[in-house]
Amino acid sequence: MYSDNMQYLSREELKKVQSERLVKVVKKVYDNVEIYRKKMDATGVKPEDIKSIDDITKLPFTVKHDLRESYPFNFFSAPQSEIVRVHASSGTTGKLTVVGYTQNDLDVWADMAARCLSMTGADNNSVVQVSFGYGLFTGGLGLHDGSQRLGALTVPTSSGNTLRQLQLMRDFGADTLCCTPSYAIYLSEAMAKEGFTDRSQFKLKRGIFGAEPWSDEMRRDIEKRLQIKAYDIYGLSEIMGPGVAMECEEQDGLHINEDHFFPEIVDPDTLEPVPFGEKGELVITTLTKEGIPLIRYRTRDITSFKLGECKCGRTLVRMNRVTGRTDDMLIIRGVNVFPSQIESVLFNIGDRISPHYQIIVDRVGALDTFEIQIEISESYFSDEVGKLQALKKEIEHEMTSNLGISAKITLVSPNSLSRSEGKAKRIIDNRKKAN
Ligand code: DLL
Repeated sequence: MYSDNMQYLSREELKKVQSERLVKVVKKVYDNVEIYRKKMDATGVKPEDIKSIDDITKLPFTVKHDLRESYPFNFFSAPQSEIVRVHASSGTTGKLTVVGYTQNDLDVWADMAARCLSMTGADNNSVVQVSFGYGLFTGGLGLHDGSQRLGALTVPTSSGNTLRQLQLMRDFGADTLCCTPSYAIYLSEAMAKEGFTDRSQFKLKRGIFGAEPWSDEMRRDIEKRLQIKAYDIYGLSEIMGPGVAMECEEQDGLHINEDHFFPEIVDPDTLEPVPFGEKGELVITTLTKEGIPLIRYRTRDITSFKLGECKCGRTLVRMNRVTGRTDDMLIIRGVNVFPSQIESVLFNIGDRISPHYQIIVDRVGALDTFEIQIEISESYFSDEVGKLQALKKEIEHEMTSNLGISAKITLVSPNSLSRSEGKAKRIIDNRKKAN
C-alpha cells in the first residue's frame, strides 16, 4: 500500500517544512529569473526578508501573462540542459504557456499523482485506465506516471476511440478510470448505445475526474450511470498538472498537497487574504519545483478552504470544489453568471434532460441575449408539444429564480449537441467577436 508520512504531519511540523522550502525557492528564483528579481526589487523585498512561510505575503504575485511574456523558455529557473520535458496549455487566448520540468520535478509529480490515486483506495493491485489526453496537456502523462509510481497496472488509452475504450475497460478489468467528467458521461452513454449492458463484465469501482469544473449533482449522476465512486482531482499545468489537490474516500473537500504547493485564498479585487472558509481566488506557491518555480501564482480559480479536520486523518488542508474561474464568469445584462450555477439547475431537473448543454451569449443592439440549448433525454423525447412546452417553462422559471436573470431555453433533440473527449466547451460568447 502506498503511503507517505507527509500527509499526516502535525501542522507545526508541516509549517517548518514549508518555511525551509520557501526560503530556498525564493533565493533560487531571485538569482535565476530576471522577472522575479525585477518584481521583488520593485517592491523592495529581498530574499533575506523571507524567513518563514508567514513572510509569503511580502512577495509579489505572478500571473499567466508573466509566463506568456516569457515564451517559450525565459521563465525557466534551471538551465535548459536540466529540463527533460515540457508541457503547455493554450488557455482562452490561444497563446501557449510552456512549463518545463527537471527529472526531479517529474519524480515529485509522479509521487503526488500516486498520492492522489492512493487517497481513493487505488493501490498496486489496481488497473488504471488513463483516458485523459496524452501530449502537451498534462492530464494523460501526469496520471500515467502517478499510476506507475503506485505500482498499478496502467492502461494508457488516452482520450477518444470510445468503443475501444469500453472494450479494453471490460477486457483488462480496469477498476479505476481517469478522464474529464464530461467524457465520463459520454462513455456511459456509449456503454448503453454500444450494448455494453452487462455490468457484471466490468470491474470499474472508481473514477478520478477533473480538468474542468463539475458539480456535486454531476457527480451523483456519473456515480449512478457508471455505478462507481467519482472523485475530484484538481491541478493546472502552470503549477504541475493533476496532483495539486485531491478528494480522499471521505469525499469531503480536496486535500491540497501543501508540502509542495502552498495555498492562499485572496479577494481577486483587493488581493488581500479572505477570512478562512470564505470564497476567493486560489493562489499557489510551488515550494519544491525546479524547472519553473512559481511564487504566489494567481490561478484565477474560485474556491474556499474547508473548515475542520478530515475524518481520514490527513492533516493537509482541504479546499471545496472549484466552482469556476474569475475569467469564465459571464456578465449578462449586468448580472454575474457562472456556468456552474446553470449546471446545478439543469441537474436538478433530473432525467428528463441529458447532461449536455451549450450556453450562447450575444449582443443585439445594446442588449445581451442569453440562450441555453439543452438536449432532451431519449426517454423523454416525444412529439407532444404540450409536454415539451411545460418542460421548457419549468426550466425557464428555475433559471430566472436561481440566476436572477431570464434565459431563452431551447430544447434540442437527443444526441444533437457535440460531445467532448477532453474538456467540454460549453460557452459561446459571440459578444467578444463583436467588440
Ligand atoms: O486541467 C490539469 C488536470 C488534468 C487537472 C487532469 C485534473 C485532471 P490545465 O489544462 O492547465 O490543466 O487547466 C487548468 O482547469 O486552472 C481549472 O480552471 C480547471 N480545472 C482543473 N481541474 C479542475 C477541477 C489541467 N477538478 C484549469 N475542478 C484550472 C474544476 C478544474 N476545475
